Amino acid sequence: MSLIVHHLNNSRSQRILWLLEEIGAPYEIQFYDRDPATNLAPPELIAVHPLGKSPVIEDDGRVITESGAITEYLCERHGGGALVPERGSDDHISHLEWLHFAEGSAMTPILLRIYTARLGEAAAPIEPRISQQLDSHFAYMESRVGENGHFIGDSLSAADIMLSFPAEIAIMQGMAPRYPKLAAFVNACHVRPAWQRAREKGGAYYGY
Ligand SMILES: N[C@@H](CCC(=O)N[C@@H](CS)C(=O)NCC(=O)O)C(=O)O
Repeated sequence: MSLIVHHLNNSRSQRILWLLEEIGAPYEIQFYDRDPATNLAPPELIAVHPLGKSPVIEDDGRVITESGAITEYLCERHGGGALVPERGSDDHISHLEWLHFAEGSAMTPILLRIYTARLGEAAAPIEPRISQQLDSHFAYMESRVGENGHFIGDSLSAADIMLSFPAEIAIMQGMAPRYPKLAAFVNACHVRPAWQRAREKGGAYYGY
């Protein structure tokens, strides 16, 4: 099999497994476990790519990193037109925006919160700004979940899959009461048979 996903437990690469299950592309998984003390990826992943982060895929020997790039690549090369609005349409532009919002915008305040939480009181001067940014990003997402529970159009898109990760973090941080549409979005992702197959194959994924 030529398509390999280098998969770290409890990580963003779970959504790449989900994407592959949705488009029905055959793949194999190479598993990596986080260090129990540091929570970092093991050094074996650095042998695959210098950043040592997951997801990384290999397709016919070509190594590809970055969830957004991997998602676009897989949809184009293996998706047969599924999960992406028609190129040239307004929805396609929205799709690009949301697909890249997930890593390019939403993850910034999330990661700042995770890292500064380790600083205790020393983080107090920047905490209000981080909270404000978390709120504005999650509120923006909440306001754009459509009537059918998707970010673009009436059906699941690759952008929904990308956005599932920051949305899951919002819910894990106890924000479901504040963002009920995001909570419903996450639940709807998790009941999909493809999500469940990916969860089974990928192993532990936070509390989900
Ligand atoms: N923007 C990158 C982020 C990759 C990333 O930070 N992955 C995390 C997993 S969620 C990781 O590998 N962490 C382990 C480490 O940094 O050692 C992407 O979306 O692919």
